[in-house]
Formats: sequence, C-alpha cells, structure tokens
Amino acid sequence: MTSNQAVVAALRSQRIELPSWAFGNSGTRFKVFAQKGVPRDPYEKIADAAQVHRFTGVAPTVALHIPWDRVDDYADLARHAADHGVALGTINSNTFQDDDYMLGSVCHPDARVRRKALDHLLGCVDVMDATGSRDLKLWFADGTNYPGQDSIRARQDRLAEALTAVHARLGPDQRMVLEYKFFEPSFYTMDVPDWGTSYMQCVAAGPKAMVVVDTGHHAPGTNIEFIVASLLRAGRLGGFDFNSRFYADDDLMVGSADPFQLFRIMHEVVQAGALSPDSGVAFMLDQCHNIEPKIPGQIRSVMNVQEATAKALLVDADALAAAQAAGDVLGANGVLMDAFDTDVRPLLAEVRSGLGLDPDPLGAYVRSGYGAAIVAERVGGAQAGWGA
Ligand code: LRH
Ligand code: MN
Repeated sequence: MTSNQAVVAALRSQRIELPSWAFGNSGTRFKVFAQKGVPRDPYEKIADAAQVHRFTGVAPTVALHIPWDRVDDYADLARHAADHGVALGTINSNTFQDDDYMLGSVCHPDARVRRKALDHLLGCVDVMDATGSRDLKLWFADGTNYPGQDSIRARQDRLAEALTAVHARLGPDQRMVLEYKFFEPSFYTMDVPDWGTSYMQCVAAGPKAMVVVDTGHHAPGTNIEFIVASLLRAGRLGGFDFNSRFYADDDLMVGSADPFQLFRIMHEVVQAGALSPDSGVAFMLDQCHNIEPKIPGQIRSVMNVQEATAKALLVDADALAAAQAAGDVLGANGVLMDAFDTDVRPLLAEVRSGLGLDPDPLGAYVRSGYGAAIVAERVGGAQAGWGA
C-alpha cells in the first residue's frame, strides 16, 4: 500500500499544463460567445493562467498556439510569464486555418502548399528555441471528405516526409508530439486518425517523436486506457490533451462527463510509474469554456485531474496484483472500485494546505476579486479567440 506521505508527495509534485486558448473566447460552429474580461493578447492570457497556478499550485506552465499567441518578442513573453510565477510550455502548430490548406497541409497534393506548411512547423521550432519549450505539438486537420478524393497511401508518404524534416530540425532536448483524431474537420479520412497511425509515423520519424492522446479524439466506446497502457509499454506516450465529451470532440472540462474513465486512465499512468514530471509524459488540458467562466473552469478542471490522480494513487497495488494473480475477478475489480469510491477531497485539502494554499481553490479565486478586476479593466480592444 502506498504510504499516505508518498501519495501526498506525488500529488504536490503533479504538473498540469494549461492551454492559452482556453482563456480566450470559444464556442462551436454555431456561435462563439464573448465573455466580459476575456484577454486581448497572449500577455493577458498568461496572467489569467497564472491565477490557476496561484490557487492550485500544480499548473506552472502554459501551452501556446501559433499564430494565436504570436508576439514580436517571445523571450519577453517568457519573462512576463516568469514575473507571474509560470513558464511557457508546449508550442502548438496550426496548419488548419489558412485557405491554402483546404485539401490539407503537409499531406496536400501540391508540393508548394506542403512546403508552406512545413515552413510553419519549422517556424514553431524557432519559437521553441526562444521560449525554451521542450515540446512541439502537431495536430493536423488533414484528411479527405470523399472516397477517391486522394490517395490514402500517398498522403501517408507526404506526412512521413514532413515529420522526418521536423524531427531533423529539433534540438537535443526538444521533442515532437503527434496528436491523432478520428474525425473532424475531415469526414472520410483523417491522415492521423488513431493511435496506431500516430505511433507508426512517430517510429518512422525518429526517437524524439511521441504520441499525444487527446481524450476527445476517439470513437465513442473506445477503451482509451488500453491505448495509454500500450503506448506507455512502447515508451511512446508523449502526453495527454485532457478534456471530456458526451458525443464528439466537445472539449468540455476533463472528468466532467466521465470521471470514472479519467480515473481508469490515471490508474494506468500510476501503475506504469509515469505520473512524475520527469516521466516524459506531458499532462495538458485542451478545453474550451464556451458558456462557463474561463479561469474557474480551468481551476475546476485541474481539481478534477487531481481527484482522479489521488484515487489512482490510493489503489492498493499489492492487493490488486494478488487478486489478479489468483484470478479473483471480483476481488481485483473491488480493489479498484474501493479506490475510485474513496472521497479524496480531504486528502487534496491537505495537499493544498501543505503547499501553503487555501484548501478551496475555487472559493479562494472568487474571494481574490481577480475575476471582477479583469472585467473592470479589460474594456475595449479585440478579445482573443480561435479566429476560426
Ligand atoms: C484539435 C485540438 C488540437 C489543438 C486544437 C485547439 O481538435 O485538439 O489539440 O490544436 O484542438
Ligand atoms: Mn487536442
């Protein structure tokens, strides 16, 4: 049984990366809702993200998305982040919002368009050099909508060519993490539709290429923790984009739709010893707060990951292994359910007070008055958004 001290220590050293784009306006194809006090630039996004770390203590880095977070001086942005007690994290490329990319970006039939997309990816590595970021996250909207529209195999060849070129550009401590998605915005094929394709392309690209599991990017009913266990076993799990969904890529708060699934995923992570920050697995949120306030939404999301992680750390691994070895089906399942059914909120309150934080992060944020202050201050200017 993991000692309570060890569980508390693991929870205090947990690291969850926040997405800059969650602090801007977002919505669906039907409507992007504008909320008062929303940031107008990456500097304000980072100031808001820093509030999540201020009240949770476990979210010290912010992922950027290029060009949504393009600035003239990334080193200055990194200094601004440091002034707010956080750091710049994963750099996300964007080859899905330019008219040239209608038929794809790195998989496009036209070599000129592929070159343009590759130049963007290489440009993102330049940003990483300036921000000191380790990871380049690649998600491609590339795919086709109708059978016969393009050669599935030729598009895989084009993808491999681009990934090899990016891999060659990476510095010694840099990685590329390739995200898959089974549909949307392409509806017949996505060129990176599943973990197998991402894994094959990563292995072909080189040792610095890892797979990203976005929890909203699977067909309904997919056993995501099986994929997680398999990628950890293969040493190719680069990270998670955490969110939750009821149907499609809803990008809702992680753990809000299916807390038991998040627990099962974190159980595989803990069992594999991949929770610690130096495990090489990046735990990122990738969400949109369309109708709920953004900073509290991120705080609640971090708390949901902490709760699932705490329950996973409370699994009696010895009893589980013994029951599994004995073929004791109900016994083994019972060990897991005992942990899942444990109320870990008192434990997390202890974790927070030990970090010198208020045991109630959401209440503390509201009492700080920061939310009201940004609504009063941020008048005028163009609010940040996806620009879709
Ligand atoms: C694609 C995705 C990807 C990001 C975007 C914001 O659906 O999950 O990770 O680039 O959302
Ligand atoms: Mn994602």
